[in-house]
Order: sequence, then structure tokens, then C-alpha cells
Amino acid sequence: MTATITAFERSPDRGNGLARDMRLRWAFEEVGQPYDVRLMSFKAMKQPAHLAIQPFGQIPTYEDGDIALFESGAIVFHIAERHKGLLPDEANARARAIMWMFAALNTLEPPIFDRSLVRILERDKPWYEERLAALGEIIGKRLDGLSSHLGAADWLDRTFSAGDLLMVTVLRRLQGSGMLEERPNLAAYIARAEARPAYQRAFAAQLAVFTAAAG
Ligand code: GTB
Repeated sequence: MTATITAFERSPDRGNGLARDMRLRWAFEEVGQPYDVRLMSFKAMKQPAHLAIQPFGQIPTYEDGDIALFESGAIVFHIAERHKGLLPDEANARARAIMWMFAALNTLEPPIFDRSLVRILERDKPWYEERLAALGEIIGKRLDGLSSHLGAADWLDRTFSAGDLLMVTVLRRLQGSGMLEERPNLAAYIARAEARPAYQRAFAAQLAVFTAAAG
């Protein structure tokens, strides 16, 4: 059976691959599994049928036979557990890959996502500059830790894993901020991931949705 995911019918990021369905699309491509996509309007995302699967009225979701999931990290993990290609077989290496999945979503993503929200929602507030600077400082420290760990390696723990996949989708939100350029090994890490054929296919698929909607 082919899994179905949900995605924005018209992504506010204009096909830049920043919406979180990109993580699922990329994971499916890495493990060589087909997937279907149900495109959703903002209105449909808040209707009972979708809320029954995603209680917060968001995308993405995943449905396959008798299982329905939300939370992009949980879904990537589910895909990675069911198919080879995103988690090592060796137990310790697998645990470390899962650790990096959590690091991406728990340690890096919160301040990076907050920064995006502040830039969109709080630009006219008196605290805007101060808040942005404070978040920039927190993010900088996290990036420094990540950059030191990565060093000259290609991936966070020897071979590409779901940890890298999630980390790169989180870091891409900082493109254009200057923070990645200040840490060239992180910029190169993202470029290396974006050059993967699976990434390219996933990116093209989500961009095609935006292009068709913009028509
Ligand atoms: N923790 C959840 C997960 O990882 O699945 C978060 C899901 C989530 O934030 N979904 C967003 C959503 O549905 C889309 S991805 N938002 C609509 C709503 O809450 O009503 C986040 C996102 C949105 C927009 C951009 N963008 O424009 O660049 C990027 C990412």
C-alpha cells in the first residue's frame, strides 16, 4: 500500500522546501518508496476530518493502511524504521542517528523556528531588535557546537542518516541570515545534502505543487 501524506496546497514559502512535508518527501526518496500527497487548504486543515488525524490542524500527516501519524519527526522515524537507508543497522550507530534526530528537533529547531516567527510576527513590536539579537546569540552558540562536532566530516555520524535529514531541513531556515556563511563547514554540509538525488527529487516535487498552484 502507498502511504499518503498531506502538504500545503499553496505553501507560504513559495516552493522553497521549508514546509515540513519536505522532510517526509525527502525520507521517502532516500528509502526509495513511493508516496501520495493530499494537498490541503488552510481551511481544510482546521476541519474535523483533518483534526482527527492532526489535532493542531497542521501539515504534514501520514496515513498508511491502519496507521495515521502526525509530527514530521515521528513520521521520518517511522519511515526510517520500516525501510533501509536512513538508520544504520548496528545498534549503537542507530541510537546515535536517533540522538541526532532529537538534537535537530529539540536543540536546534526551537530557537531557529522562533527566529522565523519573530521576523514575521513581531517586526513592529518595540522589543523586535532585542529579541532578534537574543535569539541570534542562542542560535549562534548551537551552531558553534554543531560546527565543532561536524568538523571536516561529511555527516554527523559517519554515514548519512535521518539525523542529517532533519538537521539539514532545520538549518535551511537560516539560509540568507549570514549565520551559515560564518560557519563554512555547515554551509558545505547543507550543500552536500541538497546535492543528494533524493533531496533533489523531493524538492522538485514540492516546488511543482507551488508552481501549479501559482499557475
Ligand atoms: N511539529 C510539527 C511537525 O513537525 O510536524 C509542526 C507542523 C507545522 O508547523 N506545520 C505547519 C502548519 O501546518 C507547516 S510547516 N502550519 C499551519 C498552521 O499551523 O495553521 C511550518 C512552516 C510553515 C511555513 C513556512 N514558510 O512559509 O516558510 C515554513 C514552515
